[in-house]
Amino acid sequence: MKQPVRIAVTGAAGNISYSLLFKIASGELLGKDQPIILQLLEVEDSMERLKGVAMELEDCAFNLLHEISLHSNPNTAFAGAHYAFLIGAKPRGKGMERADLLMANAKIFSEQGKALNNYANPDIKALVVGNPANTNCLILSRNAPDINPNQFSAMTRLDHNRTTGLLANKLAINPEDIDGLCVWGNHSATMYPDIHNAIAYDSHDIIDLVDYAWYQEELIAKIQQRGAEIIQQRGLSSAASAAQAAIDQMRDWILGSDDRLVSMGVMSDGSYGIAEGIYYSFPVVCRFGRYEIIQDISINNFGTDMMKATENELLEEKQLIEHLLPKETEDNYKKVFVQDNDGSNLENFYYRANKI
Ligand code: NAX
Repeated sequence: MKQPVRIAVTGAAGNISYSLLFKIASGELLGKDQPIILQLLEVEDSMERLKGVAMELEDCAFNLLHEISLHSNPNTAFAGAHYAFLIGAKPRGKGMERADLLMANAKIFSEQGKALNNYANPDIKALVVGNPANTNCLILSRNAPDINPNQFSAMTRLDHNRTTGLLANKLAINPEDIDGLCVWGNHSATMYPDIHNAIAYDSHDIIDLVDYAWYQEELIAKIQQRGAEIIQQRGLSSAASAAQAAIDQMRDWILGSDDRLVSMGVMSDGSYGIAEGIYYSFPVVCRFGRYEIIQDISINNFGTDMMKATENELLEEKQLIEHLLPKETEDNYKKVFVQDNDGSNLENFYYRANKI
């Protein structure tokens, strides 16, 4: 039997976690032979609710679930963690401006970044789900200067899965027969679902199979507004689909995406002319526990404008919280090239200069 791995989950008594935790414990993330320890974090007021969730996990008698610990302190919740799902965030209250929301979350993710830096396993992979996910991810990473920014990622897989699902439905084919689509930018209404390079059955260009006006005028807006539409229909925000996307993004990152192209919010290295220093959703392929931004996607004028608009939104978000970020900047990092295990691809990595 393998050694158990430690998985930290924040917002563990919330809706998404109520689906996610059971998937993790049943082996959907790391396979049926990987025992796990769950380290669950909640705010003080939700600890009783969290105990109820832990009791239910126990009642499932999952073979792989070796231990569950409950925390209201991020330092202990992240201690020794190999993987972290950061789901807990401050929701947007009535009359709350975007800047107020960013500020409230900056406080949470600054504290949690420091805790990850000081107590998590140095090889941690952390996925930020709580909104505004991309900028929360930036705050987290900047507060964890000893951890490579490539070990943090913001969740845009739900948007990727939504695009795949809606396209598959339109074309009446299986989602697994679609590859090559991606979602660019921010997990917000400015995101850009791009199907220009998508193919069906390894050979057919999807852009030729659908009506271009339907794609531009209907599909893009539908994906951008899908979260709001679900709230309208269900009275609650997406939870099970978000949990599935969190599993998909983290599993592919850890175990590989089988050469399939997936979307991940990752630290921009300047690819496609996107400003460095923001977490932007790019098309990636995952191998050997790492992601690689795919470079040869062709972009038309429409795409360039869409990508710029969502980049600008992220830069504005960054500007709003910039004064709260530690002064640690890229100058403290040295860009180094690291070769993939198979010796083929060169990737950009930032490491703190004093760690090299
Ligand atoms: P819930 O409100 O059901 O649960 C959130 C939980 O987080 C609550 O139990 C709360 O007590 C806890 N929490 C708040 N602050 C915390 C802190 N500082 N430390 C630990 N726990 C804390 O929300 P849920 O539906 O689970 O959604 C969670 C987050 O995911 C929200 O920010 C939501 O906007 C975001 N989403 C992100 C998506 C994405 O694709 N990136 C899609 C789904 C979802 O909308």
